[in-house]
Amino acid sequence: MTYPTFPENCTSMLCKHLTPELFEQLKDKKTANGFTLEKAIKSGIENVDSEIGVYAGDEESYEVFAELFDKVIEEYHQFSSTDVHESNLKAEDLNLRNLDTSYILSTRIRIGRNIKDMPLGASISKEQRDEIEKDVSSVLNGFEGELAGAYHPLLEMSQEVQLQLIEDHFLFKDGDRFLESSGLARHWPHGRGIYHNHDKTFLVWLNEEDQLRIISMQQGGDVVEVFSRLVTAMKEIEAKVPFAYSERLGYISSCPTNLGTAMRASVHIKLPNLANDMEQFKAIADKYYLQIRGTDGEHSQSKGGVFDISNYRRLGITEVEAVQDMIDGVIALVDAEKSLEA
Ligand code: ADP
Ligand code: DAR
Repeated sequence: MTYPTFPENCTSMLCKHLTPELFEQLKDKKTANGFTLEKAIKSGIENVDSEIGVYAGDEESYEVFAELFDKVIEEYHQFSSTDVHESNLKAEDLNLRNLDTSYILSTRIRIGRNIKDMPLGASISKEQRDEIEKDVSSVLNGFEGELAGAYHPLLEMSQEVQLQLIEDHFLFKDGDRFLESSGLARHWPHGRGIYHNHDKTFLVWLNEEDQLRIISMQQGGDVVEVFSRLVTAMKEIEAKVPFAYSERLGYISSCPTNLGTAMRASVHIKLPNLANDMEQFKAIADKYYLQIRGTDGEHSQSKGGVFDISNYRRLGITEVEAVQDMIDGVIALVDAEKSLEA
């Protein structure tokens, strides 16, 4: 492989940090699973509009290609190579302050998880992925009480049901070009599916970007209830399914943006006045480490002044701090919206 030619307007962290010198240093390295630099950066080369541009193929990728991944991790999470990741799952430590939930349409908190001692999605075999689907769905189908529900493989799902679940914000989309370039969508839709309880307030995606995405969500702004349900589910699953975890990087994920807590706490919030003042909107988002997404999630546009607002950082902060980032940021956004209303 020769050094990739990045377009002049490339703004991804890959373009920024993969210098010709670093490329020469890493290009012939590979992990025990055979994952190479070429595979790690393929998505960022094929999608020049990538924000990040690199994916790991296994936990070892973060060590073998540390000189590249650590630069991305430090810039994205403001997390240095000497920092240590810590966890806090105590809902009572959340401070709602004067959060006005009247602007919040719905609340969703998700975590990513991958199976210990298994390759990540970009380099896993079909057999291994099918084994994960079989084993994890069997654990989930045994849940009782509020978490009780059923697993639905994509292979057995009608197009109509699949599209409705996507439209209702419960299921991941098909055909994500970043996942396709990275190898994360190989053998699609085999091994992929969604578990959800009867009320669709607890859901688990299997084998999309990460091997599990564990989700708690509901209408309205009861952040504490959503967080508490997620923590209960996380502990019940982890009691039966071992997750990939490292002292330095926390929970291991395919994309370096999802390391650590791998938690994205989001609200769908209607801010029609701020929508017309994106400069102020983005200034507040930057100040409170917020990520602004559209109404249909990543790479989508806002519709009707409804935005998906979430914490940006996921590593080097605890789960409580990730949710607190979102709460504090939403309070600031609502204050600004009220000022513009006046
Ligand atoms: P992630 O990768 O964190 O799962 P995405 O941006 O891919 O998130 O969004 C996945 C789905 O979840 C999308 O349909 C999105 O609209 C939906 N979603 C995200 N946050 C919320 C929320 N607070 N309320 C309702 N739906 C949400
Ligand atoms: N689309 C890839 C990943 C960015 C972070 N989002 C994830 N992991 N879903 C990019 O480099 O833009």
